[in-house]
Amino acid sequence: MFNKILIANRGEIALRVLRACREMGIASVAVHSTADAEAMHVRLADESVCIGPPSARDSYLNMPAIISAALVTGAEAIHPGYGFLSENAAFAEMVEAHKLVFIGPSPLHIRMMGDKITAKTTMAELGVPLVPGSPGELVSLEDARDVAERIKYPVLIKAAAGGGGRGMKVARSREELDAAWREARAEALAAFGNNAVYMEKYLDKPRHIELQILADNHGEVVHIGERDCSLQRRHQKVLEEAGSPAISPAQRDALGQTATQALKRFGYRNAGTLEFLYQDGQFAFIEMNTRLQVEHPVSEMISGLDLVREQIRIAAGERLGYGQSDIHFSGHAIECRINAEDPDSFAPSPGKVVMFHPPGGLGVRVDSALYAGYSVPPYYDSLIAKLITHGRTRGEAIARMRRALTEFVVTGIKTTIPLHQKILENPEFVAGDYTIHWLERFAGGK
Ligand code: MV4
Repeated sequence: MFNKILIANRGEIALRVLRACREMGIASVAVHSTADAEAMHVRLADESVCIGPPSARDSYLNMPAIISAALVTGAEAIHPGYGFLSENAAFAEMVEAHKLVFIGPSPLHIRMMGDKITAKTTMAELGVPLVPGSPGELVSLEDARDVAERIKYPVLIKAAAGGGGRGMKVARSREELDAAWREARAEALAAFGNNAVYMEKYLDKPRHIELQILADNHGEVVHIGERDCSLQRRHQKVLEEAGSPAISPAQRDALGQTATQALKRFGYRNAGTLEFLYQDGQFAFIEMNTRLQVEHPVSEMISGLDLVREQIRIAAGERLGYGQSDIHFSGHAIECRINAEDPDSFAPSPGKVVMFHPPGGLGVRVDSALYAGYSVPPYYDSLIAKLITHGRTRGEAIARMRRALTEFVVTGIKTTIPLHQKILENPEFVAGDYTIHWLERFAGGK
């Protein structure tokens, strides 16, 4: 096992990794920008290194500075958290080139899944169901027309380098295809420096359901159940739950078996998530995330597993030591992402936190790096806390979430707590009756 790990991140996820390290008897090194000198992850780490000015490009994305920090402190491994360098294959390669361990999958697997076309063709070969679409890249407008005639309108053109919805255009008819093709390619080029696009049948009312995977270096692959992440606004997740209110244990088992077999043959290691759209009783793979995700706590709550601890053990070469039949799901978990934002306009609301009183009690978990007197800097993501509740049933998890949201006090900045209170009172949400479009209508998309 490692003696010391560098955490290449900030905020609540840096604390999350730090906590796993401390429980495992592993020393931690925090890195921080000059804007984060007073941040909680710096205070709680065993050591810290300042890696640059506030701008993420010059600090949390500064690969040489982070590698140097690991080398000078004698860290043996680097945990990237989520965002920043977590899905950067070149960074994972650089880490390995310096005889350090990247706590995540191999650079090859990161690179392959980063290209959405390669991800889809790979998963299709491994027997994972896809949305009907082009077999690979669309090579011309004529090619796009042919595929669209075959799979029928409406269709969606997506960027190969995409994700997060950028460079994505719907065409509802042949007349709309020309514009969709040109706009998708232009947007993809501007956003990613790569104009490769592909086509899928447009699903009009899907749910976004993703499956959590763990894989060790010895061929064991297990799934930790699904998360329903359909409640998003502008491609930002707002509330997630495990399991999905829409699928049965038998569907979970079947999807899990397909996915774990595929990743075993792929030779994948560490944590990963397969993203699916679910509509009319069918799952269709769209993308894979090769990192630990923001919403991993809901999977932890229903499985009892510490996913960060498992990531570290896997990276150190240990065996999982259990199989699928040893994983048991219990109850239901919900996560509310609380952002420093105006709950109506969603405008960022950085600034000084005056009061901070997180809720507690049975079945309540708060992952946050906030404290009273802390100033939320304007340079980074607006996530300030994840409030997670667990109950024996979904109803119990909802009741605890409502109660916990009422207790939660954050003053000095605006937060999205009132938005979550509104969602938790809505009869359609309570019935589990929602798709990826539900929140845009509920909270306003623009
Ligand atoms: C889709 C889709 C409908 N049909 N693909 C948006 C981001 C990207 N990761 C996948 N996205 C979508 N792909 C087909 N074939 C609708 C979306 C989509 C979406 C997906 C998940 C969660 C929220 C969403 C909001 C709008 C569109």
